[in-house]
Amino acid sequence: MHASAGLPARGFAIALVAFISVSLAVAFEWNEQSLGSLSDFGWQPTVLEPEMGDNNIYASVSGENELTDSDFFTFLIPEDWELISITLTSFTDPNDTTFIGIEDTPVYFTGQGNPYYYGFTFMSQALVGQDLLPALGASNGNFTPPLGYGAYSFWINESSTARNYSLNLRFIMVGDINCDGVVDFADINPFVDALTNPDVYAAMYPDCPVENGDFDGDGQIGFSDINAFVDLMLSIQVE
Ligand SMILES: [Ca+2]
Ligand SMILES: [Ca+2]
Ligand SMILES: [Ca+2]
Ligand SMILES: [Ca+2]
Repeated sequence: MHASAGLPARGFAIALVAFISVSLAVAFEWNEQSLGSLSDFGWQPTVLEPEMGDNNIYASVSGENELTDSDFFTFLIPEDWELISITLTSFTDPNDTTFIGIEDTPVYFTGQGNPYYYGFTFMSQALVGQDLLPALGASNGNFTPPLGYGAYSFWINESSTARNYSLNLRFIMVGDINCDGVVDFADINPFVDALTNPDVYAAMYPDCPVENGDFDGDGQIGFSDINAFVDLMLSIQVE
């Protein structure tokens, strides 16, 4: 069974999940080597489309004259989704840091005096493997993670030599156990599967983030998550 170009991707994905139990979520994987450098312009950032779970950027920046390259990108966090982490997964310069800024607008206005200066921090080798989101939020006291619904833009800026960096952005939707983008009664059976047949659940929804059903934050969907899940199901308005 193969996807045909004419089918709406979303509907096709849902159909496939139903029939062959495979999650087709395609996260953004922006690799500059194949897709080109992220935009150099804050007023026209590269638009990324988050998918549930892990999304990745593999990129480089430089402040060297003829190689000047800064990176602007933006994305919309859909309603009821959360961005729970921005992990620096690699950074090649052992001796220097690189600026990363965030604004809560779809375009990025550079300059510290503007009212949209939402947060910033600096990437370094010492921070590889760490989540940058808490520092981005704490810098100007504007937020504590996770980030919720809305448009956000980012600026990676370097005034010195070229370096590579990569980021992992993890998006979740609490209660969406089958990762179809909706929290409803269709999530009950997958939740029961996750409890009683975790291998089956993992095979059915390999890209569905555990945080969607891990209400107590112990790293797995378990019996200690039942009460919170039931409360969530009971809160759903039946039309
Ligand atoms: Ca770049
Ligand atoms: Ca660029
Ligand atoms: Ca769901
Ligand atoms: Ca749990």
